[in-house]
Amino acid sequence: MAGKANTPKSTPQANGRAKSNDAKSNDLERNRVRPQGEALRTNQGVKIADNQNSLRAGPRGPSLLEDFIMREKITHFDHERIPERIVHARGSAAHGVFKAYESMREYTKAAFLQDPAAETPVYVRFSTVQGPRGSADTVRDVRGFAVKFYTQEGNFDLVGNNMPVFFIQDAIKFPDFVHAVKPEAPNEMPTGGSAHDTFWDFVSLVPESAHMVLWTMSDRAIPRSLRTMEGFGIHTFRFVNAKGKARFVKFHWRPVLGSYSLLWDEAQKLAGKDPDFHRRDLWEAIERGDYPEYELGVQIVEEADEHKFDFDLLDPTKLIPEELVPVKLIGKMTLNRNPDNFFAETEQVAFHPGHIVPGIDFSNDPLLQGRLFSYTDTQISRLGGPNFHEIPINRPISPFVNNQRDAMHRQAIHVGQASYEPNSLNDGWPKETAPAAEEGGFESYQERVESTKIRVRSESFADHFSQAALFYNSMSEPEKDHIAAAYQFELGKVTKPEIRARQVNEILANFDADLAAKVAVGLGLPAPKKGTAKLVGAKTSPALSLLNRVKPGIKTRKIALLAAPGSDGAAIKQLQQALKGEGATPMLIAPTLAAIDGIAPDATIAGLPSIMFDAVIVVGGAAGAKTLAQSGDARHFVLEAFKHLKAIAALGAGRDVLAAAQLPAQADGVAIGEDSQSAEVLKAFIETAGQHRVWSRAAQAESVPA
Ligand code: HDE
Repeated sequence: MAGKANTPKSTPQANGRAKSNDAKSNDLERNRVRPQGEALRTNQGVKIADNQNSLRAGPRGPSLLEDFIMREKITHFDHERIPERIVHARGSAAHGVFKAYESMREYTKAAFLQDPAAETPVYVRFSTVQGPRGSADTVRDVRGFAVKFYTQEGNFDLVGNNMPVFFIQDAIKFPDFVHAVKPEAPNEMPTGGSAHDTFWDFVSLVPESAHMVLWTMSDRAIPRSLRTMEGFGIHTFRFVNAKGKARFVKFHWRPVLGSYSLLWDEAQKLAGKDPDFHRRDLWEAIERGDYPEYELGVQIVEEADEHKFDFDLLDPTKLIPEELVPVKLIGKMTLNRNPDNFFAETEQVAFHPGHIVPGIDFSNDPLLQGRLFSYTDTQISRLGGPNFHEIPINRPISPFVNNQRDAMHRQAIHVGQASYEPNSLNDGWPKETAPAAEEGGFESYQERVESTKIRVRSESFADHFSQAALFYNSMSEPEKDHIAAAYQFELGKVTKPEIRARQVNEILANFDADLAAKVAVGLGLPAPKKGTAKLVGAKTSPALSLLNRVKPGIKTRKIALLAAPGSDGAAIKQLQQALKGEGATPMLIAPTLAAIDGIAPDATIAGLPSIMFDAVIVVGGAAGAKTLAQSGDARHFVLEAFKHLKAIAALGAGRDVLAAAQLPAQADGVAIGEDSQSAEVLKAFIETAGQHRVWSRAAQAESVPA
């Protein structure tokens, strides 16, 4: 038989995947299909003798319809795709565990928050919002941060974003907002971004979007990695304890490594050079055993304090400044296992803000209320019917027995006559459970509601600019500069002058005159008049600045060791060891993959340009440095790192490479030493790299081309 393929060989289990440490993993085990040692068969179980040739009438004759093997294979292939998510289509996910720090009994009866010794399995999906499944990771966009806790009492989904507020206040506006931000109808452009007419047309007409649009123009919209990104539940929820006492709660996720962002130039270049930049970073970190960790934080507000703020707790365009209500860290989530199969897990996972457990309840936030409808509805068309809860990744680890029956893709085989309640034929089973804490039946919080049925926005939702001002005022100077540049960039892409002017004069001018003026200059617009909006409440919240989220140290940072044949091999080994000792990931980067003093480079300069690293060391050794100094690519590598305010060290002859790139002889965050193995230079470098960026170099970097 011609063209027989080899039987696939089994691949060794990589680091992060070997772990099978949670109840969900055991649950998934039942559905894992492993090809090792298996014969190739049809879906009906028939062994296949030839997977290379279709059945035909003679070696050169027509194919035969009779070929049930080919028909089955092609038919299945024809239906391999399902609709992608209408928003948040591009995502990456990981398994992990959550552990509470202490019992939260005083505030909530939720079982998974009672016992600090208990581990709750989780599945977390991060996403962008605007682009399709195949779009780039590093676009300017909000990121989804959706966590499914598989608790003993059922699934709890915290379906949040990486920004604590949202664009609109009422669910009825969501389709309008999404239509405006998505690629435009006539030409399906742009992919993955908001720099286009329809988005800015909408948001310039909808002042309630001002605060969130400002967040998306900030560095929060271009995170350095998913591992260092904050998350927020956004809406106000409720915690309810066993005595039935309720309090308002806002949820936060805080990455243990701190939070960092890309620069816009990096983000744009990465979108082309590695559209999977975030996905790869997450995957590789977990495979390496550098498990991403996030602390769960809560802001708790007594019901009696509901009206003590300058804003409405039910308004999803507002955050509670941490300085008013501190964030209490109540547990930690560790992502410790990559998925086995992207489609089965990441694509089919179905989150829903309405998946809650006893001890957690909703508020009347009108955006949240609308979401409670949307998420089941969308899964019915995306996952092909109402049985999506039976897909392994969505199945609770608790039992889920009820009288719902049939429908597309039913997996369960229900035994017995009675599929109704009450019944006597099955002794009344399955039965309701009392809401008492030890019984665990879900009971909605009994909130008193007495009002007129009415379509109206509460007056308490009317202030759209105070918190935009609060956010802007809380930014450091570099963050403010980036925000102004982002508005200029985005509005610069808008083709209709009246839309640009409206955003500047009617939105920006209402919360910050300086920002409005700066953006106006960039757009060639006359200076805007001062806005008329009255600004109230806190003026600044230092916790909002990303620069206050830096955690020193270089743990998991990616550091390029730039070298070439002739570079100092002993120095390379010493650097690799020292950086690994600090928990960083050093990578040897060279013009080609030819070994340097017996050490194999990890990648070429072309394969992993400097935008993929957090910091760069140019290795010593005269011959290697000479090669690098003569290489345009190597010079570009260090120029870009300089431009992007990264820590740089040049050891021994390595400094000739900086000189060849015409970098200034003296600059902040550039450590230079005579000796190829200078411990002093390395120490200075590590300290600078631990700060993530050298902001004080910004002015010098401006004139450097890259
Ligand atoms: Fe979503 N959203 N959303 N959303 N959302 C979806 O559900 C929707 C909103 C968020 O990784 C969809 O399964 C409405 C706020 C995340 O799978 C859909 C409204 C926040 C994800 C949907 C909102 C989010 C989604 C699309 C206004 C932050 C991805 C596919 C009332 C708190 C979850 C799907 C994942 C996904 C509807 C507003 C976060 C269509 C109607 C606010 C992280 O159901």
